[in-house]
Amino acid sequence: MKKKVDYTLYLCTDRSFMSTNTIEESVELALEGGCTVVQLREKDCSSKDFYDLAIRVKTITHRYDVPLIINDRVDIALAVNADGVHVGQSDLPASVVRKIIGDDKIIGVSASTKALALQAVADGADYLGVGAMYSTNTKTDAGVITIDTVKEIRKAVDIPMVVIGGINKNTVSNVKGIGVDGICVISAIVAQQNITQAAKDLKELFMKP
Ligand code: TZP
Ligand code: MG
Repeated sequence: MKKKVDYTLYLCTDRSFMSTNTIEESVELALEGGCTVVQLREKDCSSKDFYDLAIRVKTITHRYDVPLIINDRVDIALAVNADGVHVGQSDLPASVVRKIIGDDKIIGVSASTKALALQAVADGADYLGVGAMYSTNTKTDAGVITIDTVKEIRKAVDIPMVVIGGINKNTVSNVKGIGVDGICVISAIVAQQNITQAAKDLKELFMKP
């Protein structure tokens, strides 16, 4: 059975932007600040290193009872018994991922249009990552979408959705009140000197009425 997930503050890792020496440290500090989901996102990592890291990170997320999602790599997710997988539009289709990982795991899909969002739902996605909301140094090739597109997607689908891309203390207020379930953040958490405080502040800013 899939547990209900709290998507409020969804942390994505990126080793090239973090202020700590290790991803484990970043993740633990962010969890201490109230992150509710962790996605391990490794772009240049051997399978062995990704696997070993995922095992170590899972022991941390498990302690906080927070789901661990693996970016792209269905094999790694299965190997470490992670809670789910996040796929983009150039990765395996969610329908295929579902066949591989079964019904009990979470599948997240990146969707930047209503059509892609509807396709993701049809393919069995559990949640959507919608963006990029703002241009960001973390992913320079990410196309920026508008708040109206987010609202359009919100109207079209009823699965949880998080917004991603350039979400920080200054932009978070723009994505409130538009029906999104949470914010997905990399640099405004992991690149900060005080990761725990950054996570706390963002969560509070997103949640306060
Ligand atoms: N997908 C769209 S934008 C982005 C990803 C992975 C990067 C988000 O990083 P940041 O630092 O929170 O802007
Ligand atoms: Mg991907």
